[in-house]
Amino acid sequence: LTQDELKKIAAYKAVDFVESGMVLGLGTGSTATFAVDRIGELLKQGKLKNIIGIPTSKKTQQQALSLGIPLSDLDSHPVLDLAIDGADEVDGSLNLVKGRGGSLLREKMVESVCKQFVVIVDESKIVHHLGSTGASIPIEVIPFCWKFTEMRLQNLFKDLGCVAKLRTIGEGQNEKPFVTDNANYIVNLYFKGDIGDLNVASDAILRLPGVVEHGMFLNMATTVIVAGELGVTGDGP
Ligand code: DER
Repeated sequence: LTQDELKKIAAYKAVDFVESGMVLGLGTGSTATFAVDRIGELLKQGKLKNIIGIPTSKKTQQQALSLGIPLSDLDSHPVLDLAIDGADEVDGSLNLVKGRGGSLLREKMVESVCKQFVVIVDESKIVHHLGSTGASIPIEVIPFCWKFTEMRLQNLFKDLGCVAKLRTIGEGQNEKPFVTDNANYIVNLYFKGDIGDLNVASDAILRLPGVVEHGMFLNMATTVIVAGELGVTGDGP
């Protein structure tokens, strides 16, 4: 099975959790895209009714609009029944790294007010400790003096050999900062080893005034559905 096929299997299984009448957080990324497609399909077939979607990015908003999924926002729906979203990393305590697609702020705003948060991943996302693979932990920062914030982030974890680097798009002359849906920048943190206590790291990061939010989703996921060569794991609805 290809990675995309595994993502689709996990996504479709997560949509089994959706019931008519729910207010849903619609995730962002290649795995969540399959789930949003599936919700649109079931609405079209009349198998799901009275769904309201709260998108976690402009990209997902566009996808949902094209599928005819009725949309609203957190101002109108401050509590959601269920969110379905992907993740970049999942540890054994269901802590997540998210945001390598750049949508972590709206994802965390939406997914922090859901009664159920179902995470959908292929098996490549499972890790022992967040950040231990050396892949990025994204941090959303305001553009004002971002280099100052980047340096302070790096200093927070200097004894862990952490490197902080602004996320850019384009090459050479055309290289410029990646800009989020919220007109902010992303600083990526790269760790060499175990971050240690995730809550301590989270608090330290959020105390920096130029930081808006980070991509560690701690103690938020209620269910993780993992699709692997041996099948799909994750408790059903
Ligand atoms: O950027 C994000 O938060 C995405 O949800 C990411 O965590 C997972 O994206 P993927 O499903 O394309 O791997």
